Amino acid sequence: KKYNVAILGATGAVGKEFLELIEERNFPFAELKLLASSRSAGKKIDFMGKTYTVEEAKPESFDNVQIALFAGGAASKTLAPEAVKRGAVVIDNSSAFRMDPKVPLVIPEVNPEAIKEHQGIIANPNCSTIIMLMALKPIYDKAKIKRVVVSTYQAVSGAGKEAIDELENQVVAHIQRAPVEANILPGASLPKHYQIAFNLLPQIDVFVDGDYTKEEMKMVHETHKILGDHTIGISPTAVRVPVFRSHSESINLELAEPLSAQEARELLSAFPGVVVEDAPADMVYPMPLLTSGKNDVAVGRIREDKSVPYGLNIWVVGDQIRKGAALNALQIAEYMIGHNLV
Ligand code: 11C
Repeated sequence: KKYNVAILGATGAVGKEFLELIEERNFPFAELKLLASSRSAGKKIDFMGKTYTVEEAKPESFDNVQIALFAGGAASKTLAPEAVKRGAVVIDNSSAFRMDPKVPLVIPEVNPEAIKEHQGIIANPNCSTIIMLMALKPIYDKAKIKRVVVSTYQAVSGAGKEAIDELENQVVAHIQRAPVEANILPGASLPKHYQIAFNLLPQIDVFVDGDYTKEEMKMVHETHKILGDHTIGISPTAVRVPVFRSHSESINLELAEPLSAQEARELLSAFPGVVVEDAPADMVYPMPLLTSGKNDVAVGRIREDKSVPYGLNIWVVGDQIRKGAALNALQIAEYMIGHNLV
């Protein structure tokens, strides 16, 4: 069976990744509609031997669509309910519906059972949450997790195409001894901007509760919802780094039960979508240049932390546009197809 598919945000980084993955995974589509804001409408996209014209997304765009893949952005909030009204299932990459109790928040390897409860919209978690939980789930199932201290090293592509251009332009300006301009990061709509080239920015998104950022609090709230466990203490620091693609995370865990580094390696190796790259003697560990364009989340630097009872340190790296966004959403769609849920 084949499905009529619409991609909202088809011209952005996540939209492009949707197209690549649809081809790569042989996703069973019949009709394909590429939708975007009026700014991008009219653009032509060549895909699998056909030229598509990007259409402006409107409520009627979802007539006769069965699967709507939303790349993320402000349009989700108004258009997702319109698509559902017209009979589509929406897999939404924005943060608009993630904490809505009626909306499942899903990583297919972690909590696929939640998909069955959907009422039309299924939310894709934030990229930093997905990459962290791919590594935490097998450890959590075996030894429970009491506390997580996580520091992220997030690539500029997480902040969009303009942020990628900004890093590149700043590097070139630096080499040419020209003035370095900063107009986008830490966030285009923020009152101040700082250089990202040769720098680190300890702010992703706006500050919210208790001087944590919104990105940090997403990691807390989304983890509690996905694991269905609000008792886990989570203390995040999210940092933007001058890397183009793939988010990295240094994660310190306090477990409820003992788990050796070797047991953790075995559990992680057996978990679908995770690869263990951990051979210190050979200098083997995950790095963002190596995971970019790949589907698996890589885990390395697995060490027992003797400073607390049942402590464990891990280093996790994943392509946030693939597993952190487009791939995860497409896997949700594939699960639904496989289980006759669409
Ligand atoms: C970043 N994690 O790297 C963000 C981008 O809630 O889906 C994705 C924001 C989200 O800046």
